[in-house]
Parts: sequence; C-alpha cells; structure tokens
Amino acid sequence: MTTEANTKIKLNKVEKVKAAKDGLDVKNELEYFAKIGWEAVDKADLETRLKWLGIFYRPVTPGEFMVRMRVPNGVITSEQMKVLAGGIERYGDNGTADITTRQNIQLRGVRLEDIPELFNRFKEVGLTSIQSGMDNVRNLTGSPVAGIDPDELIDTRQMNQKVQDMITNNGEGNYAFTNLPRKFNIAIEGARDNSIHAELNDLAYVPAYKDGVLGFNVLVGGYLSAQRCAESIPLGVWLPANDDDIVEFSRAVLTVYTQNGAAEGLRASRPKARMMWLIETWGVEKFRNELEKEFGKPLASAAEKDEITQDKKDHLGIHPQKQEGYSYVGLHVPMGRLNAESMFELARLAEVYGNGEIRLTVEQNAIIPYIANENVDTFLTEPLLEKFAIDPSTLTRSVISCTGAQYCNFAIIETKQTALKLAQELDAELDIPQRVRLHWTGCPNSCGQPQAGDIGLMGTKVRKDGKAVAGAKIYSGGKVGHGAELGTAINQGVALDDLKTTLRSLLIEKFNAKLKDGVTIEE
Ligand code: SRM
Ligand code: SF4
Repeated sequence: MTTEANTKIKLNKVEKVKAAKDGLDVKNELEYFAKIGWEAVDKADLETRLKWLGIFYRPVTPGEFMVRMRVPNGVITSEQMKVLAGGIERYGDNGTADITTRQNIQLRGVRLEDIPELFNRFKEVGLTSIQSGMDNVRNLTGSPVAGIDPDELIDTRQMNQKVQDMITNNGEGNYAFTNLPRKFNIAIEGARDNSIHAELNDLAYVPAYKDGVLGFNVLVGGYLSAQRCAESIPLGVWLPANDDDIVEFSRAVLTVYTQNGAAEGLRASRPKARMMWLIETWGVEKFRNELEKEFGKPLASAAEKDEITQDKKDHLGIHPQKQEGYSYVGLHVPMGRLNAESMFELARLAEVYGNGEIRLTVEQNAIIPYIANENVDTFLTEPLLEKFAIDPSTLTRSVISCTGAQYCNFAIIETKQTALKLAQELDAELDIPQRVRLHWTGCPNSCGQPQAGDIGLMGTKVRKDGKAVAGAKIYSGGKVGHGAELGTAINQGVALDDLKTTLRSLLIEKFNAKLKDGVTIEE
C-alpha cells in the first residue's frame, strides 16, 4: 500500500479526502449509513468515499443513488440481470438502469437503506460494484462477442475477469489499488475490430503476432477529459496471450502509476494526474524500464504490426457464431436505457433462446448469444424486439450518449432524449447511405466520447437572441476500429433549437445524405 499521501508533497482536494480516510474504509460503515439515513452521513463519505463501493450520491436526485456495477468484458448472466432488475423494480418509474459506454450497467433510484441487502444479493450471483468510481480502475472492456466471434483471435473473457479479481481482491476490495492518482481505464481486445476503443484507454492490449505466436501489443496513456484528450501511444512491449502475464503486467502498471504519483506531481493537480502525465514526465523509455523492474522479467519488444484490421462493428442484427448452428442477435437499446421490465425480459429471452448469457456493448446495446439457428425466426417475434429493434434506421442505430442533465450534475444539457429525438427526426427526413456514429456528451468530461464519433456533440452554452441557451459544440472526424483517431471540434456551439438544421447540412455535405422523396425543408 502506498504511504505517499502522508508525505509532505502538495495534495489536491481529493487527495486530502483520501489521506484522511481511504475510500474503501466506508465498506465497514455501510450498514451504519443505511441505518442513519443519507442526510446524516458525513459529506465526504456521502459525496466522495461511497463511490469506492460504486455508490454515487446524485445531487440532481438527492436520496436516490446511482450504483455502478462491474461487468468485465460486458458478459452478464440472466441470473445476474434478474438481480439487477429486482434491485430497481421497487422504485417504480424512478428505478431505471443504463448500459454505459464501458459496456457496464448503472442502476438508478436506489435508496441507501436498501443497499446492504442489495449487495448481499450481488454477492450470491457473483456481481460486484466495488472500486467502480473515483480513483479506481473502471470496468474492464473486451470484445462483446468474445468466445463466439468467427473472426476472433483471443478470447479475453477469463483474462478480464482475472484482472478484475486482482484489482478488487475478488470483489472484496483491494487497498493496493484504491488510491490511484486518478481514474484508470483498461481494455483487452481479442477481436480484429478494436471494439474497445484502445486509443481511449490508459492501458490497452491489442492482438499481435510475434514470431508466429499470438499475443498483445501494449498501448498506454489514452484518455479524454475536459482539459485534454490524448490518444494512447505504443509502449513498445509485446506480451504472450496468457492470463498470468496479463494479470501481472496490469498489476505492474497500476503499481508504478500509484507509487510514483506523488513524487511526480500527479497528486497535486487533478487535471494533470492521468497516467499519460507520468509517461510524459519520464519519457516512454524510463516508464518502460520501471515497468520491467516491477514486472520482474524482461519485456519483449512490440510486434511490428497489430491485428486490428477491421472497421468497428456495431453487432446489431443476426450473426453466425463460430459454434456451428448458433447465432448471436444484437438488440438496439435506445440510449442504453433499461427498466426493470425490459431487464427481466432480456434475462428471459437469454434463458429461453440462448445459453442464459447477455453481452453488453460500448455502443450501449445488448446481445443475446447462442440462439439455435432454427429458433431465430421465433425469437424475432418476441414483443421486446419491438422496443429493442435489430435493424433500426441509420442515425438511430448509431447514436450513443452519456447520462446528461437528467441525473448528472456536471451536465450542461439534457442528452439522451435530445439525442434520440434528433436522430429519429433526421432519419425520417434523410436517406443516408453510410453508417454515421453520433456521440453525445453533456459536458467537456467526454463520457460519451464525442471525439470518437463520426459526428460528436458536446453540451455547451451559446448565446442566442442575447440570451445564454443550451447548445452543442460539434466534433467531426473521429475514426474507430482500424486506424482509429480522435476527431476535432468544427463548430464551437450551436443552439439546440438550431442543431437539426446544422446537422442536416453536415450530413448532406459530408456524409452523402439526400432528402427523402417528398420531403421539403422550410428554411
Ligand atoms: Fe465518465 C465522471 C458517467 C464513461 C470521462 N462520468 C463521470 C461521473 C461519475 C461524474 C459524476 O459524478 O456525476 C458521471 C456519472 C453520471 C451518472 O449519473 O451516470 C460519469 N462516464 C459516465 C458514464 C455512465 C457515461 C454513460 O452514460 O455511459 C460512463 C460510465 C463508464 C463505466 O461503466 O464506468 C462514463 N467517462 C466515461 C468515459 C468513456 C470511456 O471510458 O471510454 C470517459 C472518457 C475516457 C476517459 O476516462 O479517459 C469518461 N467521466 C469522465 C471524466 C473526465 C476524466 C478526467 O480525467 O478528467 C469525469 C470527471 C472526473 O473523473 O473528474 C467523469
Ligand atoms: Fe455527466 Fe459530463 Fe460525463 Fe455526461 S460527460 S455523464 S454530463 S460528467
């Protein structure tokens, strides 16, 4: 465990909160908090430390908490889904859930007094929400079709689970990694389509052959934030595709980042605390050397090229699996928003038609795998598919969004409903011959990754008729999959009221969209 917080080095506000008491310590106080009620809980415990347990106080809905799970590799069982659905069912319309941009689930409307019992149920089915917020490692991402994708190179499910188990001490909480200088994102890709946005992660493993052996090239330092967005860079390391090496190397990276944070100034300034800042302070060579020492054995140099050769898939619709006779079906979950009823239904469909498994995607959608080919037609007649279509129209299909003002106090605009409505309206007006990924985010923190979208929209305020009104800054040029790169801002702000006109023009000029027959636009 690091003792850095006790040194004389300048600490930012959050570091002081952590130095006074580790976030994970509230684990032992949860029962007590539930008994005394949220209003009586110490402010730093309520607003900051509870996030170490995945419990987020929401100033927008005081008393109704968000619980952020961990769903490594996006794989969740029907049994687990039912526990999550049961966890929010009692709150009526206030009990909802979201699939996140890290193929994870967040529950909403949860009362603090119910959480100890909810956590017991999580444990019974192997779920945990531990260390999912603040200065911890976020959900570990992997291809949502790991183990079933005919083009797959490496099945990453077990690796991601083992790395999570190492980081969280099998879900019990691990003080070795609860005091990182900042949040940390890890992704392990085993497919060819970079389904996990390797370029956006602090640590990403991408498949690569070295001397004919399949393993991973390592990328480091990617992140998005309000102050700076950095694409990950090659570390110059290749690792074989075995669980032990990936677990140990991930441990080494987290240890070096955690234990050198204070000495290198990472604990002084929050905006300069992500791992890229350490890499830049030291230079890649020193960073790599320090990792090698911590890893305890020589690191092989990177393979010349990686195996990310495809465009990023969205996994919607019916697809043959590598297991003969089976298909997976990707369902479009508009804006990732679920309620208890739809979660129970997803679980039921997975049990009746599949192998009891559901996969989540970073596009905030769900996949039901292992549907016997002869049952696919019947599956398609299920009522849930009217709500969660397999082939929605072009923009609606590819629009994702962060939480926005409905629940997030950082938000400058409402996102999910605005994004969906606009996509549907533009779909009704335009024939768009190509996929256009729309990424919405409510503020510059960039949880909805606008820099990764073909078009990105970021909440902002703009002046219109002398008044400050809700608007969006527009990004363009984001590329994902093979040759991924970040897009840049092309417009500093358009009022939401005027956005449809602006986007329509952009779609016509840059994405070959045409007005549908019979549609005329009044300017
Ligand atoms: Fe995020 C903070 C939601 C993915 C960058 N993010 C927040 C908070 C926790 C702020 C808060 O306390 O209210 C948001 C919670 C709102 C809520 O009620 O849901 C929040 N982030 C989300 C989610 C739910 C967006 C979504 O609707 O899908 C995503 C949860 C992922 C998960 O399952 O863990 C989410 N956030 C991201 C991503 C995307 C990614 O990982 O690919 C990013 C950019 C990538 C990155 O982190 O480098 C992202 N979130 C941030 C940042 C900026 C980080 C920074 O270094 O400055 C913040 C603010 C912060 O950490 O201080 C933030
Ligand atoms: Fe909240 Fe901003 Fe993240 Fe959206 S981008 S969830 S508004 S912090």
